[in-house]
Amino acid sequence: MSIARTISATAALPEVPLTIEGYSVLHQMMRIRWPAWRELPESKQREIVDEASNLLAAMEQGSGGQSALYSLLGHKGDLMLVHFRESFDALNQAELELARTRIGDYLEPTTSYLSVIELGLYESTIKTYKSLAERGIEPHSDEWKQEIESTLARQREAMHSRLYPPMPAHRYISFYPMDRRRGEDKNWYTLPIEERQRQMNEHGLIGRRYAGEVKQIISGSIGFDDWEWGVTLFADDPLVFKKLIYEMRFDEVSAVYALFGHFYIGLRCPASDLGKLLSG
Ligand code: 76R
Repeated sequence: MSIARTISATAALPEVPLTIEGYSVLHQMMRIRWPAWRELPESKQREIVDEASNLLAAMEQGSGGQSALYSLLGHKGDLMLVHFRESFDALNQAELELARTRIGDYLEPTTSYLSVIELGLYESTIKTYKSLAERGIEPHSDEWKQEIESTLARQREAMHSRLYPPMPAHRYISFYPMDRRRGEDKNWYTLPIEERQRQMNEHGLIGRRYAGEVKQIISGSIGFDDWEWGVTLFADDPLVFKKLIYEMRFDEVSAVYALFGHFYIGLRCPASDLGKLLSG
């Protein structure tokens, strides 16, 4: 193939990386209405805790996606619930079920975050786009769409356990939403796809060094919530969050293109400990 043909095939690569999606995710941050809670007689508190911890215990074990409760540090809320579910409908059900229990009267949402677990496939996207271009298959033609769909289907199968993970059991959680910069000067979305792939590859190499210490779940929220991604990190030592995120700040894709929302740090509270959390 001539060089000119290769260049024009490359120049025609579509810009959007392929993604595969798994569980729908809802983070719910809540404040406890302590004054109202304290007014309740102990026996009433116990009934309410039993009802809530039964529901939460069932959600922790869910076969179609699990939930977990965290006690939040600081003023941004007292509790954070994280729900993984197979659809938005199932998330909606989880949210309603909780709201309908009596403990719902003592919880006030402070914020929430809706997203879906996402794996960005920069590497296989570029391979697939290039091979289709070399075969002269027009982007977005029926044949192209079919080939893309079969790449996606293969990846969904290979990555199934990462798209539908069990809730990690670690003691600490760090959640924050983020964007890629779309400034006048530095704009992630105007970089050529191959440059974005190079930077994401470097990002992944740094991340992988922390593989044994931190579990990361990236969820996409473009079109669903106020930021573009949710980052949920799980670890047994909270210092690991600081070290990993600090190290990533020096990586090009974070140093130049990452913008962050609020950070929420919590401690896992199993359903069986809910009574301790609320009543000491
Ligand atoms: O998932 C993979 O292993 C493939 C490589 C990979 C992708 C595609 C990866 C690896 N991430 C990917 C995508 Mn990540 N990640 C963050 C943050 O604090 C910051 O500076 C940024 C917040 C952390 C801490 C982190 C950790 N990652 C993404 C995306 C989507 C961007 C896109 O598609 O354009 C975002 C926003 C993002 C942000 N990343 C890893 C980690 C870690 C620890 C890894 C290695 C995981 C492992 O291999 O086990």
